[in-house]
Amino acid sequence: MHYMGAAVDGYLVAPGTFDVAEVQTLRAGVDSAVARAVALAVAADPEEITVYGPGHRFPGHRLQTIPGDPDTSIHWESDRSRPTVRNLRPITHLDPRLDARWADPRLTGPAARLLGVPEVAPLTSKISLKRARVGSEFIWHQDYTFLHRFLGPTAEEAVAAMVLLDDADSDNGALTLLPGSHLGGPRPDDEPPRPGDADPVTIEAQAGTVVFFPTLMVHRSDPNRSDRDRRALFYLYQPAGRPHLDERQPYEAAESRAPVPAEAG
Ligand SMILES: O=C(O)CCC(=O)C(=O)O
Repeated sequence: MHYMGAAVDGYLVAPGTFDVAEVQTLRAGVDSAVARAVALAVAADPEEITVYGPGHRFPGHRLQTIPGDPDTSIHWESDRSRPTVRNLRPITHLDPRLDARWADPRLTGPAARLLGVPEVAPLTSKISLKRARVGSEFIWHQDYTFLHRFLGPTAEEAVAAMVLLDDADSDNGALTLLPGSHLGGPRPDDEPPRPGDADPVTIEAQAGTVVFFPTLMVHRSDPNRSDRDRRALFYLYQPAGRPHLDERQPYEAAESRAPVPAEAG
C-alpha cells in the first residue's frame, strides 16, 4: 500500500484501497441506507425538524432525526423544492454492506497507526453526499468540536477514514486539509488558517482512495460546482474497548444532547 502524507502532517492518503467492484458495492449500500432513512424521515412530524435561520452558518438547511432511530440524523440541503440529503449520521447500521467494512484491515490498520494504538473500535459513521450542483460547502472545522459534546477531551483520540465513492477534484468539492493543524489543539469553527500554518492541501483523488485524518485536523470543502457527485463514506475509529458514540451520554450539559449537525462544517 502506498501512503501519502507524512506522520508529522497527521494524515494519510491511500489510493486504490478499494477496487471498482468494492466501490460499487459501497455505493449500492449507501443508496439503500439513504433511501431507507429518507423513507422513515418523510413520515416524521414536521415539528421535529430543526430549520436553521438566516443567522446560522447553514441558513435554510434542515436537520431531522429519524423516527424510531433517534440517534440517526439527516442534514438536508437548503433547496426545499428539490429535497436533497447532505449528510446522514450514523449510516453503517442501515446496510450490512457498509457494516461489513468496519473490520477491514485496510481501514483499521492505518487508523490504528495514526492513533498509535494496537487495535481500534467503531466510534461512528457518516455519509457526505455532496451531490452534483447541489452539495454545499463545509466551513473550516475540526470533527473534534462535534465529538467533544459526547466524548469530552478524549474526542481527540479518534480518526476518520474517508472512503471516496467518486473521483474528487476541486470542481466537485474535494476535501482540503490543513497539514499539521492537529498538533495545535482545538480551534473555533470557521477560523481561517493562521499565520504559520502549513499551506492547505486539497486531496484530488480517485474513487476507492481512503483519506485518514484525526479529529483535530482542520478541514473544509467547497460546494460541488460540477455535474458529478462527490460522495464520501466516513468510518470513525477510536481505541479498542470504548463504547460507540450512540451509547455515550453527553459529556457536557444535558442540552448538548439536543440535535446538533451531523458534522460541524
Ligand atoms: O464531505 C466533506 O467534504 C467534508 C465532510 C466533513 O468535514 C464532515 O462531515 O465533518
